Amino acid sequence: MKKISNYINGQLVSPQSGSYLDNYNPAEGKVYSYLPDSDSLDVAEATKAAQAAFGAWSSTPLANRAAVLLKIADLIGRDLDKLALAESIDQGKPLKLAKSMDIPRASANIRFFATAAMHVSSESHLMDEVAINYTTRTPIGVVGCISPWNLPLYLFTWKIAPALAAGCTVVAKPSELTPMTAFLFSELCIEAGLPAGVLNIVQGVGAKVGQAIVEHPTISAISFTGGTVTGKKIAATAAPMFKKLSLELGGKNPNIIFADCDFEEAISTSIQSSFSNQGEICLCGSRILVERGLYEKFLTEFVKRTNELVVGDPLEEKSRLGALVSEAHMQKVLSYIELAKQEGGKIECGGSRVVVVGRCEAGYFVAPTVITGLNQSCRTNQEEIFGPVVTIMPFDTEEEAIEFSNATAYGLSATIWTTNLKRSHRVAHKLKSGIVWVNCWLLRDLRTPFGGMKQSGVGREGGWEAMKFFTEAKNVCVKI
Ligand code: TXE
Repeated sequence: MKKISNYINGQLVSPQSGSYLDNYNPAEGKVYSYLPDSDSLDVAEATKAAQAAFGAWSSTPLANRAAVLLKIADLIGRDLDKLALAESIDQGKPLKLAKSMDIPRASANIRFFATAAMHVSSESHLMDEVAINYTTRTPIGVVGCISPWNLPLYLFTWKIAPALAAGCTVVAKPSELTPMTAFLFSELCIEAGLPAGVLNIVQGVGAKVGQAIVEHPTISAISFTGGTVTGKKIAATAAPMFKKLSLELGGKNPNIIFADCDFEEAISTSIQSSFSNQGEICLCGSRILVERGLYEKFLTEFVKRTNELVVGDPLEEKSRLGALVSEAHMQKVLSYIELAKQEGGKIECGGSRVVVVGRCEAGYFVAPTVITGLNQSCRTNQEEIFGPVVTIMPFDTEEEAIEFSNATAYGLSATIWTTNLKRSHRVAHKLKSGIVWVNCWLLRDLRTPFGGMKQSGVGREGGWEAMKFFTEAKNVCVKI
């Protein structure tokens, strides 16, 4: 079975410990490859390489930096099928989703930031004919990028692209649950001629490799996407070291359906926003709030369409839901369904593990599940489940919809379905979330800031915000 490598100082290398971890194919519930069980020694080597490469990389002309990044973006496009298959096998998502979303977006992430870096402006301010102030932004140095398992190459490139484009050098760690596409990506970096040490990828578990990155004194900034619990641990380590932090954490996103919505649009998009990637997207709308006059009609049609979704072999064209990423995560999701029952919820459909006959019968599959009869303050409606599980509840007034929506510790995204223009703006401005979609979902211009409020995160990624995060500003004031 394949043993993947770390990517340090331009080379594919084994972990210094010589030990490896099992890498599972969640659709089959079996080990299919091994990843390095790296530790702080590997992180030290990677950081040394990144530091050695920083001078040359940060002074490389922008167009030259962009050229090698654009080459990597092209190679991702060339190897789309291979990368999509690797992503589907590693994470359990349907192959067609990896082909249509994850991998094309990974290429787009790199292409976007490679070109953005060449068009960034900075500010100057003339002070009453007395002095002129100008601001420079320079790359901060060696940075750490730690990414999660739900959109492996998509979120991995979403972090490292702005860092590299800004002139930083990077020590990156993908999730130990989905290491494969990051490994294949490192091969493409070598093929594209990315200079040694500019990007270093250290595979392994968070408590060892991730922690070592966060606490390494040479690493000046940490960009993290993952769970809120882990985000707290990282902040506790990084804050006393005065490191810059970008934390993209969880969500418990409301999907508000007003009675005057375009019903077909609202229902079909809500199926997507509920169950895409098995509900393993931080932006999924897991709490559906429906205006009472529409509630019964919406619930009946939503349950009907949920029951029509095919849970199956991720490699088969007809499958809309694949496997959850690990046995532990499947058990976590199933435990929340049990909790919902204890809290008085009614399981309208789904609610259990699915056995997929054939090669996947040992895989980690859960039926798309709809739960009603709960109030907004119960744990099922307060905590991130991160699986194919949504709750649906009615509301009577616009004020109640807003109150329910804002009634969790999270504030990542929200969706509003209404044909009333004034109401869409009015409600959007009262929702405590970093992203609000009106009559759409997961549509976004990469130039916009991305991130959540409250416990959904700190800082913003995307667009110039992401470039700014990886640079430090200096203001020079010259008397004239
Ligand atoms: O993420 P973790 P997990 C949520 C979702 C999920 C929960 C836990 O609710 O159920 O988080 O998922 C690395 N220092 N999201 O456990 O642990 C780890 O190796 C440094 C939402 O898989 O947060 C991995 O690379 N790094 C989220 C990364 O952190 C550490 C997407 C994320 O792992 C570390 C994923 C440490 N001490 C999960 N411990 C989103 N917002 O999309 C772990 N890591």
